[in-house]
Amino acid sequence: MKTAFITGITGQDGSYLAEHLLDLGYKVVAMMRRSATPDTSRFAHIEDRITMCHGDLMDQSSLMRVMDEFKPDEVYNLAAQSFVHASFHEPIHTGEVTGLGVTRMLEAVRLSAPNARFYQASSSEMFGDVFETPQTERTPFHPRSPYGVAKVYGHWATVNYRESYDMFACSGILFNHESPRRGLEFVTRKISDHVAAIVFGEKDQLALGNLDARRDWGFAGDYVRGMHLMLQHDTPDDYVISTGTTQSVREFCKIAFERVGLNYEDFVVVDPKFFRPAEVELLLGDASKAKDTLGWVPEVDFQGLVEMMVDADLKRRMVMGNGPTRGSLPEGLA
Ligand code: NAP
Ligand code: G4F
Repeated sequence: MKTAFITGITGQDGSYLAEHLLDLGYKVVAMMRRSATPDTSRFAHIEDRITMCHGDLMDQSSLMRVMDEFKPDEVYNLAAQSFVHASFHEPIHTGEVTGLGVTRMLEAVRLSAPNARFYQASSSEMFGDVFETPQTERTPFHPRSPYGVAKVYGHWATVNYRESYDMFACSGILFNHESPRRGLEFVTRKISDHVAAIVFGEKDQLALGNLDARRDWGFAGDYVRGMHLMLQHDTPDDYVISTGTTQSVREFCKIAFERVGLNYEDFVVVDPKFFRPAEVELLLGDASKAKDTLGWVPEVDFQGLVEMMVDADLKRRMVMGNGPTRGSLPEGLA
């Protein structure tokens, strides 16, 4: 039985990846950092099948210790300060965790589990002020936030360890991926949760920033399959994972509100506090390399993703016994 080691288990991707690897028959070891209020809700349904350990990307010794103890076959480094907006307020912390944290993980693997295959969670945010559209593995980077800058560092650290030490290290350049488990601070989940709150009379409006920003949004459950496939290939490499379609925040709102029979224009207001000092206006990925080399294809399309997220936030409220006060519930939920 192969052992996979995951950092970032409490996050969105960690929970989907752990599920996927357990389904494939892996022993899954997952690392959590110490917290005064630990939250295991995203993976509570599989927690008893996971071996948990403690460690922090800020603490080199903790990473060495867990690599030494578990000697995993595969390491998935998903942990990061991953919220772009927050990275403008905490640029040093973001650089420490999201950037230098990658080198700490690579060092721990190199010194304590040198045969492990390594996956780094890189990001389409690295393309930033895009040089070309669509973006591929060969598109130059121009990050637009401390988060994007830190991810560029992590990407090149991964490439450098592959070239310097012959490590099986892959960088997955993943475009935005969402799900009902997405953090409430990210725009897609903020929208789906507010739509449900508006239907149930808890809120009357949704305040957003830049409605014209465009993203290539996919489903997290599809994207974790790509991470695993990268580490099964004969040779380590870097891959874009994306849907090849792009939509605006406004289009996301339109479909989300339509799902409950409402018009987004009646509820969405623009609040400048949600604008960023520098914005990534357009992302659109070309995942041809992952499709041709790994056989990876996404299964959930944009409309399906929006509806999945809105329905999940509606259901969560229905379970609590509340009734809708506005709009209409989608067929199947009513
Ligand atoms: P997420 O939900 O924000 O999860 C981030 C995880 O990192 C959490 O488990 C968090 O733990 C952990 N973490 C933060 N600081 C840590 C530290 N110092 N030591 C150990 N763990 C720490 O992110 P996600 O959406 O699942 O994304 C997973 C990874 O993919 C991230 O690296 C992200 O930057 C990258 N990525 C995401 C997307 C996307 O669209 N989702 C796209 C491209 C790349 P706590 O619960 O303790 O905070
Ligand atoms: O949902 P977002 O915060 O995601 P963003 O900045 O694209 O970053 C996410 O995807 C990256 C991959 O490209 C990951 F690496 C990263 O970790 C994270 O998962 O914002 C999406 C867009 C932005 O253009 C933002 O300005 O939505 C715009 N937006 C408009 N109003 C808003 C809001 N974003 C948020 N979070 N909140 C708003 O009210």
